Amino acid sequence: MQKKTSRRAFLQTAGMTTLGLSSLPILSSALLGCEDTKSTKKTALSTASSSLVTRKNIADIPVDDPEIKLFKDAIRILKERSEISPLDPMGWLAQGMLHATFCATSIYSNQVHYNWYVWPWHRLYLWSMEQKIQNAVNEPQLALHYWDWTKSTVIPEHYWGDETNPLFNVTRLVGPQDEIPKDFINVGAGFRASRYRTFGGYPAIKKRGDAQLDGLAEQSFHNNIHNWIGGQMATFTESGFDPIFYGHHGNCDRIWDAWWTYSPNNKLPDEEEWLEKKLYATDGNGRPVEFKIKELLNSEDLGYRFADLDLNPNYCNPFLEEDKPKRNETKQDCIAPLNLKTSDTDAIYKDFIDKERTHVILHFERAQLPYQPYCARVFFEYDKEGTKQSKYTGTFTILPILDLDSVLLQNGVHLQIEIEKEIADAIDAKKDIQVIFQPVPLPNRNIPDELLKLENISLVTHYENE
Ligand SMILES: [Cu+2]
Repeated sequence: MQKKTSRRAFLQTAGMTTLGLSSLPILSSALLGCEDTKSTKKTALSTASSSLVTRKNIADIPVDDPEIKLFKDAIRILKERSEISPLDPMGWLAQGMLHATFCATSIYSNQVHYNWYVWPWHRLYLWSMEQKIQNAVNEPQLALHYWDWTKSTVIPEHYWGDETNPLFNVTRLVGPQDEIPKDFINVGAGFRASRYRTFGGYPAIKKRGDAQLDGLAEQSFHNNIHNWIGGQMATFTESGFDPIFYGHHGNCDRIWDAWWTYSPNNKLPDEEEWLEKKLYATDGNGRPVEFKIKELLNSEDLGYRFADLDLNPNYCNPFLEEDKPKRNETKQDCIAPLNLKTSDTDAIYKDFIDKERTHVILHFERAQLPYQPYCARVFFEYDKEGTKQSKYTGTFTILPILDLDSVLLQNGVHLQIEIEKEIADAIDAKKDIQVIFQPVPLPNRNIPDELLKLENISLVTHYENE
């Protein structure tokens, strides 16, 4: 894939044609219709001249700014639509259900998690929401926001208060003062993965029983934060009902852009199976729309750009030794020996040294997952000159999917991990390595009593059926 170069404005007639968006006549007339009323409407946004909106970090906008007020008005209107008619396709419930349809489904061809469709589909889902809020308040310049949690490690005050704030959600298990643990928001391990499959996920399964491999971004910061927030956000079925979803995913969408825009080695898939894949959502009027992934790659084609793609560098660089989570034994620790075949060991070390390939796949077969979200810090433990070494390799959250968890159980779970030189050396030296999953206590909930059970943990450079 080419890096993005064009800065085309969305909904210009020529753009619509070249993008093959002619299936969206309703959308364009709705927006053009808004033009008439816009001149009489005085909002903070009405000075903007382009049809391109800028998504900003919500924490950078004062809570009492007219832009935030308008955003809240729009969400309130969507919620009111659903109160009047729960099935209103332009309402809040229908929008949240759209996420459930593609994210909590047992129809494999619809599932957009645990595979390489996760980022393009969620981009489309955010677009769908942005169209609806623009439509709700007749303001085509109204943008969604992102919550850059690498800079604001608490949930911004915009999302708190009580039921009178449409951005508030009562089910969250964290509070306004709770800070996300540093290791939950490490985006660097993902940035350093040049293969899209490692960062963004492997091809979707074709039939029941195939192994699913989601990418590092989904398994780590995306899932970690969903689950850390808790309540509806920690479920696939209901996360679309918490307004913070749009802030969190706004940032994930931005990180996806940053990953391939600014790292010359990072390439998007060039397989037709990915580029030509049709993804579905609804437009601002609740009408069904379909986009091919190749039409979703330039955010400006979808009418938005990001204020910036700058993340807090602390979370983009490898953790300093003193910042890495420490190994603390818990009674729920899950420990299993790493099974290393000589061929794998050689390949991993050779890739590490010759190709500077620092990412590998940790595969555990016939794992038994608790049927609830499971967040763990993963350590490799081995002996070095008589001293036990505990090497941190990452923090992951596994979110169970309805129906599909049994597939995961059969075929195991794959984690994409980044290893450092000392671990590569230990692998090369054929040391006995123990893999430890140390569950992380989260605010207002206990570590699941039900333990993760692991069988046969192995390490591979890439998935065998690739
Ligand atoms: Cu998500």
